[in-house]
Amino acid sequence: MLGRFVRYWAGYGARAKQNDADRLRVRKSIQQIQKQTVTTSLFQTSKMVGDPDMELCIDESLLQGCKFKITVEGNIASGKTTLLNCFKDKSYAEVLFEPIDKWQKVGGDNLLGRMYENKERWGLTFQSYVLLTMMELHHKEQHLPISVLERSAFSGRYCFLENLYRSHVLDDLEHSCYTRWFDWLMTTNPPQLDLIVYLQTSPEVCLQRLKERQRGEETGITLDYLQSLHDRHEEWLSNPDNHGWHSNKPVLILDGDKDCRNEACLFEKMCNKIVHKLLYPACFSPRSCPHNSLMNQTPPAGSGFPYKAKRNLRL
Ligand code: TTP
Repeated sequence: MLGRFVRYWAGYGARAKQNDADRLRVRKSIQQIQKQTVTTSLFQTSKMVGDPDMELCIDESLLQGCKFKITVEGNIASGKTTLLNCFKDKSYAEVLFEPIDKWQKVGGDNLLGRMYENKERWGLTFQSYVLLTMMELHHKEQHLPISVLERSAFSGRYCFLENLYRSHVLDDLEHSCYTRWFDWLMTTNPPQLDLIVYLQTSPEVCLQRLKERQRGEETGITLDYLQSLHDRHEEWLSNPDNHGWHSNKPVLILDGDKDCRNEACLFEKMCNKIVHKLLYPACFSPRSCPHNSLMNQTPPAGSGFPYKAKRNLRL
């Protein structure tokens, strides 16, 4: 009995050490699992952890139940289609490309081609038809959390129509007829938008890309024409005083001069930035996000979603 007692106390120190080591090991593995879970959730859409642009910590679950509409604007050949193609791979986004094929086939004729051949004759007809097809897209039923539209009725009006008018291709009468149509549509059937993304690309870069893609109708486009369209985009989107033209919806300006051949995941990063910009400010607007009330409350102690995403805002 005494022997057992002595042996027990003799082994006590060693057992205590062993228990401490076990506890430490268990605690470490719990911490490891917690760290992995948090990292996976925070970087769900940003696969390249370590790259500052990718570490925008978008939590896709925040998009559940949301209905956001965005448009991508920018000069001819600024890179809009490439950006939209990037969204095409996302499970949360649906993409509406500009219906150029419709403009190239109207009752068996190529209206886009005619417009470039003779802007004075076909300019107004073309812009009216663009307005119709864009309004159709604006009011298409949305099924996924984010709908990405290439251009909008606004760029037809404030960039292309305005450019034709200021370069005296269209006269006052034609301008008035179009704007009456436009204003009436914007009052009776306004597009619902949550964000305008402006791909800001210099006219020189656009001309280079335009030459590379060789779209038949566009062979006569000059640097001057691209410069004047660029000026119209700048006047509208780079000047907050003119954001009333599109009911002051937020504008995100992205650098379209960057070349995806020189920068890995360029468009993936742009997508992340867009979703981020969309999610956070828009979460405070009453219209489109069911998490509004949550985001405005004081987070309960120890809570994660959706506050954790808010903490990691880096834009
Ligand atoms: P964009 O709408 O600029 O499309 P894109 O294919 O050039 O875009 P990106 O390369 O950035 O993907 O122009 C398509 C053609 O239609 C172009 O020749 C300009 C013309 N156009 C007008 O003339 N008036 C308009 O209102 C619009 C929307 C386009």
